Amino acid sequence: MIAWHAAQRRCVAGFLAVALVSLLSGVVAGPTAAAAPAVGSGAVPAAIPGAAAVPVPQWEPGLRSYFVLTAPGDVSPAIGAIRANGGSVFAAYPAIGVVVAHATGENFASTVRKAPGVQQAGATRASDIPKQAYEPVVPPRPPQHTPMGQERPRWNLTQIGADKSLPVASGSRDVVVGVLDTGVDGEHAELDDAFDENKSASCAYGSLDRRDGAWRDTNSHGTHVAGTIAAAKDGVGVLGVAPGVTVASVRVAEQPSGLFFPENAVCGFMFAAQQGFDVTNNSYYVDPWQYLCPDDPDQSAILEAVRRAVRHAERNGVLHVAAAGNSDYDLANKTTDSSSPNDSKPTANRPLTADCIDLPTELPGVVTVSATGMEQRKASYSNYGTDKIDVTAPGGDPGHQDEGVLSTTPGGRFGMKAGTSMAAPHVTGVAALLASAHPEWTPAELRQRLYAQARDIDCPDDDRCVGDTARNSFYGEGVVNAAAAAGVGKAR
Ligand SMILES: [Ca+2]
Ligand SMILES: [Ca+2]
Ligand SMILES: [Ca+2]
Repeated sequence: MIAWHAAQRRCVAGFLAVALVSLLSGVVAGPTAAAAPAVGSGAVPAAIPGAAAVPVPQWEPGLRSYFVLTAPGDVSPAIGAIRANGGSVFAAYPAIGVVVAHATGENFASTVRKAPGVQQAGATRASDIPKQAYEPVVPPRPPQHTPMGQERPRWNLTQIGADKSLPVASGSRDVVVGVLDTGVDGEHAELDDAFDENKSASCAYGSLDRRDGAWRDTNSHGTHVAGTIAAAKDGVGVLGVAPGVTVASVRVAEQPSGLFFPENAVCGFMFAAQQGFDVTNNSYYVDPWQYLCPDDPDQSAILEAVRRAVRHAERNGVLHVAAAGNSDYDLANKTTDSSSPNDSKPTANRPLTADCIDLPTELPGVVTVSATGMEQRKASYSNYGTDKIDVTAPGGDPGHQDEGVLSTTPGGRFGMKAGTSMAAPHVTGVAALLASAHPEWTPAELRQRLYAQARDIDCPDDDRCVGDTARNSFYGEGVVNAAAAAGVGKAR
């Protein structure tokens, strides 16, 4: 039985009938589990004079989260300023000069911002830190059902030429794809072989949690994304674009909000760098601001922290692929935003300039993916924009039984979803095929080849589509090409 699943993030909401969301009821961690410093930060607390006297931070009502930025390499000015103003250090990334602080009080950011050696400080959220941040729950293991049904390349795989690549190329287990998302059900029979729990973690609440199962799916979104990348070529169920690669789950969405907060994303990108991932898939935008404007000091600190983490990962060999978003919006001509901040009361008609960007999809080097439907036209919901969209891929049209993207959902199940969330993992899969065939290529080389091999699509009869056949505002360089990535058919 195939059901349309309740969607969030960069799936299209509002058309789906059946929900199979895993509700959390798992194990409660020890109180200090989340207070441990995040990846790359092991030496930080000991390096601070008097650190031994600092008590283990405790959750309290009204606690807020902040980024405090310094020059990369030495975060001690930030840590000193945080503690001098009654805050605690929740995570620290000396390599990029980013510290995550928790504090109460109205004036924390404005005071810390003035401290010597502090470049920027800003609230990462417009809501309090949930108590779960200090007592993180490991999502439960879903009971597993045995996949059934004849496996065949569906329309989405055919559109990218994966019907031609799959018989000859599945990708290499040496290539690791990080799914930064709601978590992944790595025990799903379609994902079991590809999934590497030793490279998986949770970054919920902005702190690295490597406990067994912390990476499990808290929704169904991340498992669906993972299946599009690497569902097994085993004769049953569905097929991924690159079933032979390795998949790791980095859970960036936290509970109970389901949101992908900035400190969670920074943790995820730093983990991707540390673990040596080859590609990350990012089918989300960084909450709570749909677009971040640099003239606001809070949003500016978020912009810079996430920018540094993304760049750090790319410098460590990680290519990032991201969904363009589902608002049928022209990213090259932004006007207003009425959806942010989405963790409290959104501001109506907040004016936007061209400098206000969507994270991570609009950051330099990130492969930005729009969505097509079955007829290979821009899906109704897909964002677009001149010099914003890099490539396109199938995201599906909502509401019609056969026109979504069919993939895995937790517990050995399958479901249809539609959205740029579903388009991005097709691109990630093709990039993973390229990385499998050319392990020496840098992210820039992978991008260049991904774009050169893309199959051009003409603008439809729609004056919002600007550009020519080779590159335009709806499809970027064209639809990604798994056959070319696998060396099948026309070489470019
Ligand atoms: Ca299969
Ligand atoms: Ca881009
Ligand atoms: Ca092109």
